[in-house]
Amino acid sequence: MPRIWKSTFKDHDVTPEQAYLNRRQIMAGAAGLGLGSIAGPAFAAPEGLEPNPLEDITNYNNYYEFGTGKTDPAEHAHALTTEPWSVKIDGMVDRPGDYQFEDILANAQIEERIYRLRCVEAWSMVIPWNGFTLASLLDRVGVQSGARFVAFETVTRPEEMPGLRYPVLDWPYREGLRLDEAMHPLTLLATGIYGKDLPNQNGAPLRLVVPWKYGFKGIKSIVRITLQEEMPFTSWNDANPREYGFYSNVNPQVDHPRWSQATERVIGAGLFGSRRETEMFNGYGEEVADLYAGMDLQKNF
Ligand SMILES: Nc1nc2c(c(=O)[nH]1)N[C@H]1C(S)=C(S)[C@@H](COP(=O)(O)O)O[C@H]1N2
Ligand SMILES: [Mo]
Repeated sequence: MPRIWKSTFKDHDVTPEQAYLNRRQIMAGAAGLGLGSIAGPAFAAPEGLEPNPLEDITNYNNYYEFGTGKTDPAEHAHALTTEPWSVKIDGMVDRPGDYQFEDILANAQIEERIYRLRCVEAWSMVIPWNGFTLASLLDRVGVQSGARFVAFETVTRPEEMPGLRYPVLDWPYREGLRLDEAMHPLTLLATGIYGKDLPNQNGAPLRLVVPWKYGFKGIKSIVRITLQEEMPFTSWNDANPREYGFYSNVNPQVDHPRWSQATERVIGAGLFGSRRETEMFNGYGEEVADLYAGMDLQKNF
């Protein structure tokens, strides 16, 4: 059942995955020939990024509210009701309120961003997101001068989310960013994948994507965004502060206490997968390293 706000996405709206891939290659070729680009992302993705097929992206997920197995979200997330949907934006903002998702989308500039997603569990894939910058939404609501952090919260629906029965995390799933990270032009609120509405297992209708951080920072199905002065509570940091830092920038030199972060398993690459070397800031260092100038990244992991 298509959602009414789908019409606000004009370009890849009804493009089948294969045609989309072909067109991307054509576009890349056109750009290479100096023929100009067609509404490409504001920031180039690391070289040579080929998106994973939709099957990988929608069948190998972490969404613990639906279970901790990689296929649990694909199996159970269809039960999540995503309309109507509203996002409470509160705290230190000029225009707090309950914003209807349709209204957020009607005012958004939807872009395509092909980003690598690097899970803290040392696997990765490449996802072609559609979405808009978090900065554009924060600008719209007006961030007040005392705000230093942004806190996010996922919906909690015990009747739709079987994983909530288990105290794996202190629900609701919560995440946070420093304000400058939140305002960075790479930081996206995703509403789609491959030009279609975001599948529920990927965090419909609205989820955060911060490509230089471990995947768990990318909180799904957001219902609340709060601007505040203090560093927010985050569910994974609360569960195990030694293993999951507040920053959680992708860093091949800082190992997880239980495994190396130097390499990652590429999902879908051949029968047994393949490995690649993990890049500092997941390959986005040129854009984001400045945010952490002077910080000890071993300590502030
Ligand atoms: N609410 C919520 N958001 C979440 C998670 C979760 O369990 N619950 N898992 C995180 C983790 S660990 C990862 S790696 C990414 C996975 O996103 P994907 O399934 O769209 O690839 O979502 C993140 N966002
Ligand atoms: Mo993850």
